[in-house]
Amino acid sequence: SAKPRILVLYGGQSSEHAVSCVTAAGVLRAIDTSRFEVVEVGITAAGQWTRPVTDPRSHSFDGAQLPRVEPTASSVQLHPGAGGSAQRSAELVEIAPDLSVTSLGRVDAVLPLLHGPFGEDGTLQGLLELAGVPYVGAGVLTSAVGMDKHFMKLAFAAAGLTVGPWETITARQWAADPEACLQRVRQLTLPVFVKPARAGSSTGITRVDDWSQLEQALETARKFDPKVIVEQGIQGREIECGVLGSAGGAAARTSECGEIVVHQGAESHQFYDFTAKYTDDAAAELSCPADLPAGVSEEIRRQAVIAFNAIDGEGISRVDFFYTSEGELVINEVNTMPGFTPISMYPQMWKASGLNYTELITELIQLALDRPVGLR
Ligand code: G1L
Repeated sequence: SAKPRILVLYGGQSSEHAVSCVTAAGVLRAIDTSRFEVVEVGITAAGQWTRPVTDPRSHSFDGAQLPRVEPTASSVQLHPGAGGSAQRSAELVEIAPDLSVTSLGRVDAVLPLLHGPFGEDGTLQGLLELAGVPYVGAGVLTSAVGMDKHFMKLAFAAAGLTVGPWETITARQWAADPEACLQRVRQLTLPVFVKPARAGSSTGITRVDDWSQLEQALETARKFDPKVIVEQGIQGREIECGVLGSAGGAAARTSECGEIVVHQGAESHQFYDFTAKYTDDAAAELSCPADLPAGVSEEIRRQAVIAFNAIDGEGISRVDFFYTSEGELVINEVNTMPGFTPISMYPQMWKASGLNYTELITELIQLALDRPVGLR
């Protein structure tokens, strides 16, 4: 029978457009073409869906020449198939400048390699639900909660996990009484980390070591999101665990735990930032399996599944913890769209657990193909 046609969507309107293109390059090189037929669509920085002009496989990430998707005269759209959302596939069409329409054929599942607003915040997932096509990864609610650090913490706490002390400042609270907001935040213990509540990357984050820096830090975060969270710094090792959803109600699977080891002399990176994540002079590296006392990895893997279920996870999540010197586990966050180049943490943790990059991509697509569209 015909191979499932998989739409790989990348680029997008986020500040991590270039990261998405590099990720697409890795995925397109590794995807098993004996099982799947691949259709590529790039989204420009302005939001236009296009057929690729350049081959993303030739993209590199060397700062000087950031890969991006070029605007084109014709646009691409995804339409519900003739059967509407009752049908498990959508129709990809190309719209020419004179508005004539050409079919680019059916799509059986979408692999959305997109970050941030209009990518992993649930909006794209909503579009795909309406189009009636299965997609890899988290659904609408999970994507939205996974993007919102405030609601994510509420969900974890409600599931009985330990979250660190934090305060949220909404736009409304700040407008009504800024002094009360500052008072609330000053109850925390320094250092604190001031973050946009819903930015999918490290942008807009400031470490505050002295309360005199607080207002400037809040202003910086608010440039990216009117809602800001302030987290008390947690002293501890950074341990992560990969979760891979299972079909048919079976329990989600977990990878070996990985640890982010920050090199000595890496003071220039205040925390594991964008540069450290995506460039070769990385100040941090992954150690997997992490060297942990007896029973601790098992406990982390157990809690990772609780966290995944707490936000109704589907398909994929990377769950990040702090492991304190007192032996306590504090959940930091769940990333429903973790870094996904061949050298990123999530694929590396699965590789160390016996699932290589190509096999991981196959598993994720298969989970999407086996999954119902609509309520599940
Ligand atoms: F589709 C998956 F598998 F759910 C998926 C989608 C997106 C996994 C990982 C990602 N990650 C990214 O797209 C990115 C954070 C690298 C893009 Cl900027």
